Amino acid sequence: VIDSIIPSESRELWKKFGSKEFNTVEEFQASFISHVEKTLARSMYNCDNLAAYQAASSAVRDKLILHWNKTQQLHTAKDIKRVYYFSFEFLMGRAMDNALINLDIKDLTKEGVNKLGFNLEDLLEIEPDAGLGNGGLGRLAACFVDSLSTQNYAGWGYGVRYQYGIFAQKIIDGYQVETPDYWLRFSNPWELPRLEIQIPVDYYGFTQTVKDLKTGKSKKQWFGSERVLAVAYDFPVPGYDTANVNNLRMWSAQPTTEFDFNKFNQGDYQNSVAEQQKAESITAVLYPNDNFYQGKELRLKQQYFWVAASLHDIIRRFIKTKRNWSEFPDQVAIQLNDTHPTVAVVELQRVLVDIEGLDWDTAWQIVIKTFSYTNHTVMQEALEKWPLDLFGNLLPRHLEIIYDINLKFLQQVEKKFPGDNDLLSKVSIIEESSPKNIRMANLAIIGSHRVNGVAELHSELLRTTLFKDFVKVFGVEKFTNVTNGITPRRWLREANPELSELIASKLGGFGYLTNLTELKKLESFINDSSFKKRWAEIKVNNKKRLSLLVKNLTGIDINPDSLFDIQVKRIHEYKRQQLNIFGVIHRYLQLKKCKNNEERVKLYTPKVSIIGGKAAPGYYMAKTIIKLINSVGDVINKDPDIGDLLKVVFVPDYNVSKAQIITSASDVSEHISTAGTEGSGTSNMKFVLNGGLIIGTVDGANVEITREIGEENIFLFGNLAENVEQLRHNHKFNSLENNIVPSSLQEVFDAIESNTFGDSSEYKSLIDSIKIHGDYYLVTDDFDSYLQTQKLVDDEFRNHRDEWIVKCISSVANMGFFSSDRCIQEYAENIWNVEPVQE
Ligand code: IMP
Ligand code: B1N
Repeated sequence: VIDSIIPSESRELWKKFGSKEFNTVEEFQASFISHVEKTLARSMYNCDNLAAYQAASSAVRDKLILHWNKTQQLHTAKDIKRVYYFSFEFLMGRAMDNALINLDIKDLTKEGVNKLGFNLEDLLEIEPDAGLGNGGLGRLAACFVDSLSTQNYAGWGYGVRYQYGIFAQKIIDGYQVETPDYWLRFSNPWELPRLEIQIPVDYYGFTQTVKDLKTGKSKKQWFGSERVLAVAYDFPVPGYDTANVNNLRMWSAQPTTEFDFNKFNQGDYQNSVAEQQKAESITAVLYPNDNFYQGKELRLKQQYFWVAASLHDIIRRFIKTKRNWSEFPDQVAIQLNDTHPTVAVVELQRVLVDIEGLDWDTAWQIVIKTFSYTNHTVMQEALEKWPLDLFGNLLPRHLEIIYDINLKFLQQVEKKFPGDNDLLSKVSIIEESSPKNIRMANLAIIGSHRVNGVAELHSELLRTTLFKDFVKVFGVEKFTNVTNGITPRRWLREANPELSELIASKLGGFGYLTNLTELKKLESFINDSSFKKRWAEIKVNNKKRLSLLVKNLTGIDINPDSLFDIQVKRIHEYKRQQLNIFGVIHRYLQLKKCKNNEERVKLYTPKVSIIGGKAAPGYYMAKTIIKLINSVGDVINKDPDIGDLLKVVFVPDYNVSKAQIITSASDVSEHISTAGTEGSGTSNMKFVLNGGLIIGTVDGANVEITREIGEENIFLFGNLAENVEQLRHNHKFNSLENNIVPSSLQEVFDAIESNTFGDSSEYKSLIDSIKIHGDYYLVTDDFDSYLQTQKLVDDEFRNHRDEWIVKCISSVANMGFFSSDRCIQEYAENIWNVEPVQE
């Protein structure tokens, strides 16, 4: 089909001179030098590490592009259904090392740059992280595109090309200070600008009823009053051990070239240009909130911008196939990553009805079959609810369509449950508050054929609490679970080269990286003492690697023989870093009570508490927690009585590339959210896969990790989700009179309040939130259980080291389930109805 439209003579020439990818060290070097000389206009005399990094990545990118072209041609020729993952965040981290690993050219490249006078590891360090996300949700999207490519799905990501990713965190006098992350400073060799793909996106304006010239019927039409252009930037996503390279298409906002001639003629040229420049602000910056909704108009502008451009692109691709509209859902599956892209539901309905002229019901069936929605959190403050006026002003036609969707939906509900007004008000898209809000989760559920949570416990909570009214309306089958996963390519092969090689040496190669359940075979080495010895050595090596990083970042010396206890994730009250630091303070106070060093050494396991993560810039309580951690560290790390028995480190500017060093270096990591609050968590999976144990609550994916690795291999503590409501209720009515604070925690508060860690007034609100404002996150209820379990950890690590290592190995052996490949298969089979494509 494709070939026949090109004359055979031309075709021969295209083939003859078609680009060839490098496959040897020499071919790589030729490409490298060509990029130094022609792309960068430099030479061997002025090629520094930055230039060498840029040349090497350009060479690798060329290879990716050739694979990309072939893949896209294959998918077009096979004419298969594609899936599109709509995510407001893609927390990709660095691209180069990952590309070298997935293309299996790391050794070749290393040798290639070496002989030209460069060290590959130094070049890799130059690359800035693509930090286009906040935390777990954005990183999940990044793991998913890796798995889509690796498993040969035709799956694209669609996102926003923010010019400023998540801010860089500096710690100054113990406080978080945010600085802008201008990650595109040296240009980005891993993206392909598609400047010719320019899609107009409109805002504001008004709607009008017009007569359709073809049908003679009247219909609604939207006339926007502000226009920007969405320009495509493509990020090739290479699969591992396959030539398949998918696309991550990221949109960037540009002014239109349509000029405001009125202003121009009035001689207001400067203002006219300034006005146009505002367009670029739409994709300037990522909102730095994790698990928190902030109803800012610019954010809604970003969402509609991205969604309108992506749908336009998808629809254009569909129209090229000359199919009937009813076949759209057979060609296209769109996954809504949280509610952030939910306006897509309305936009598709608008395009089908207002522009393509389909009747409402036909269009709506197409919409529902196309979309599915993933919920990531049950936390109230994270749920998106757009003020109706704000929404209707920016997107007037979309608001009308939402009203119509809602009306028809509520009529159905009324038919099925006559007179149940309570139910109607709960499932309505419109929240009848003042001012009124649009509930995006309700819209996403109504506009999708499947809704999933991200871990079994979370999906069950969705069915029984947050979405229970919708279960009544739609039946329970619509609400499923897909437990999260992580890509073992980045999170084992790349993050932990030594361990992944040890495993490969036992399992007969790296096949386990694409079939992670093969790890099960490690169980047969549990009694192999030389294997265990090597295992332990690797852990110490990784701890040394982290110690170096810590020294460089903070100046603090830590001893790799100590127990490394790590909690790295966004700072949030529900994730309970405060519980962690209170536990550290408690330990310090006990150490200080010892008579002498002999007693201290006898009673306590040397330990390093490592905490890292960013707080949303406007989240006061999270910032207070950071300050407390740093102040506690300042006191403890300097205390001559303590020495190596306890060190406290706050790792500044936690990001994906640091995570790759940190995750392989834990003995134990903390996943201690209040039961029922963490959707899944994915760092828990990363730590265990890298041979660390977990101290955690019965929450999120911890539950399934326990099921897979066995409860003898995890340190669980604390109250269960089913008791949380009652406990919170108790706090409301007890508070001051009945002292709810256990003496162990009161001791900690007393130390803080007597200025042991500097001016205690800084921590007043943190302590008050627990003592007098109801302790919403149940720190008091879980504190003693936490301390006891930490004791167990100490004892096991110190006195039963061999069993500890056995626990680690046997855990890794049973982590196969948590590959994002398994997730993607579940989505593909149960939700998207797509299959892998191969030549
Ligand atoms: P798009 O779907 O228009 O974005 O095209 C994506 C890629 O698919 C293109 O860059 C081509 O490599 C490939 N492609 C699109 N249309 C055709 C076609 O008709 N024949 C072969 N390849 C195509
Ligand atoms: O999504 C991750 C889960 O592993 C985490 O448990 C969950 O907390 C996280 C609004 C969010 N849920 N909701 C968000 C992020 C940004 C934002 O603006 C909400 N992030 C999660 C992956 O499933």
